Amino acid sequence: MQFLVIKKRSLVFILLIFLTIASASVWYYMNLNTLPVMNQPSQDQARVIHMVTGEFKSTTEDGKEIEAYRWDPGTILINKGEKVKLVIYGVNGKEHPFMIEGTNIKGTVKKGEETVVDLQFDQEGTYRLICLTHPDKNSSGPMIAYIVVD
Ligand SMILES: [Cu+2]
Repeated sequence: MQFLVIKKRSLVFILLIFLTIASASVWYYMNLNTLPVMNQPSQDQARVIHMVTGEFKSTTEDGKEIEAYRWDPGTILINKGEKVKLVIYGVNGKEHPFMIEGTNIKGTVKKGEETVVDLQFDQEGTYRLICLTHPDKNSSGPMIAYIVVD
């Protein structure tokens, strides 16, 4: 008959391994709950914000087609001095020439293409991104997004 002989030394060793695994698991589990809420890229790297051009379209009861173009999201928040790459993808509408009020930034978003706008504001405030084709209700807008710098 054979006996399983466990020496005292190996018992201590097994206990040590068990404790190591247990504490590593606890440490891992605790760190799962401390994940950052938002990506915080380093100072010199621009944060990327994606935006699309969208369209609301519908037909009224008397058969009239109505529509409105939008930037989506319609509001973005940026820290003062923060570098941001605003990437606007043209989904609805053939093209949207735009300007950002209070800056000399202008450009055009075309269907199926990405337009990249580098942003960095030194002054707090709300800057309007205005589509020049659809600036108000009468021109199938208002296609205006608000860039809030705080
Ligand atoms: Cu537009």
